[in-house]
Amino acid sequence: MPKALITGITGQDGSYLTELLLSKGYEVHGLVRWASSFNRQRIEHLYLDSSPYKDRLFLHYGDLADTGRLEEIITTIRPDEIYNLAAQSQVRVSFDLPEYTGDVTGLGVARLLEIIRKNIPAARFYQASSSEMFGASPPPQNEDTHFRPQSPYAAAKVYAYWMVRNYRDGYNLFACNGILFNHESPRRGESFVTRKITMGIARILAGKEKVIRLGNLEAKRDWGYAPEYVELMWRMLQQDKPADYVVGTGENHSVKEFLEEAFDYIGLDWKDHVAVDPVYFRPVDVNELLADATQARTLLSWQPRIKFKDLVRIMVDADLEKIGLQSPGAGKKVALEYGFDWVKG
Ligand code: NAP
Ligand code: G4F
Repeated sequence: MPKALITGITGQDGSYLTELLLSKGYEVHGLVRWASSFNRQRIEHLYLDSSPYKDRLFLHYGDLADTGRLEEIITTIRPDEIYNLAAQSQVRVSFDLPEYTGDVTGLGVARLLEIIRKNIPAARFYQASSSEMFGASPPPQNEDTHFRPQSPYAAAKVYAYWMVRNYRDGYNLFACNGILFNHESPRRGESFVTRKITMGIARILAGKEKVIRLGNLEAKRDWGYAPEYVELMWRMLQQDKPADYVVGTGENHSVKEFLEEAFDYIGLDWKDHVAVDPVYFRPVDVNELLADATQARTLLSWQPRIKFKDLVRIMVDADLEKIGLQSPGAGKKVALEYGFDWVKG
């Protein structure tokens, strides 16, 4: 039975990847941060007594800032594959916490690579790199595009990216960078713009809120569906050789277009329900990201199935249902047609 360690298992991607690996027969270990409030909602269904997977899922307290504990966990488990999804992943927050972001999102990767090099050099390593690294480089962006990071978060990810390249070239580790463009889902963190909008819509319809306060509406992102992207993380580690891959849909839209699509879906005009609040502006923002994922398409045989309109509808339906309202249902229908698990989002 292959063994995987997932850092960031409690996050959006960690939860979907855990489901995928358990369904493939892996023993899955997850690094969990200690928190005074419950932070395991996204994976709770997998370890309850009712879960068919509960005997193959193991959680370990740890932190990417704590080298000793990381070493203890890794040398005890000796995983075949390590997926590093943990990060301080909020770009806006990284401007407030530049040092912490550098420590966790950047140096955390150096810690993991050193532990692997010294103890389990045959293990395969996935690093959650980000399209934010391209920053000010004009679109479309692919594996050859220069990095021009526009935030402490992106700078930390660039450092981590190069550490992966270094350990691959210098020590022959099987280490890959998945350069993923924005990917969303009903499990997306509530402070990211897509989820903030779809939850805001649900609250407005439930009469709990009147407006959604947002920042830059002009920025364009290449938004895909997270459950599809975690499959690629796994595929990258199953190749004969390690490499870096850009992953995205090849289609981008502005925040304004996301608002239009989401509010149209429920028959309201977004302009009546959105206020621009400078508090959400960033000192510098990334204007436009658009993936050229030719390499992933050809080498990993991948095509995104869920595109923008369906993604928006899936997220709106899910948030309406979570708040106890009837959803229009078109998004839910698409998700089910493609075999995605609706009940758990
Ligand atoms: P997420 O939902 O924010 O999850 C981040 C995870 O990291 C959470 O499990 C969090 O734990 C954990 N974490 C944070 N600080 C930690 C620390 N010091 N030690 C250990 N764990 C820590 O992020 P995501 O959307 O799933 O993204 C997964 C990874 O892909 C991240 O590295 C992100 O930067 C990267 N990425 C994401 C996207 C995207 O569009 N989603 C695109 C490109 C790259 P808590 O639950 O306790 O907070
Ligand atoms: O949803 P966002 O916060 O995502 P962002 O900054 O693109 O970062 C996400 O994707 C990256 C991949 O490219 C990941 F690496 C990263 O971890 C994270 O998952 O913001 C998207 C856009 C930005 O231009 C932002 O300025 O939406 C704009 N925006 C406008 N109003 C807002 C808001 N973003 C947030 N979070 N909140 C707002 O109120």
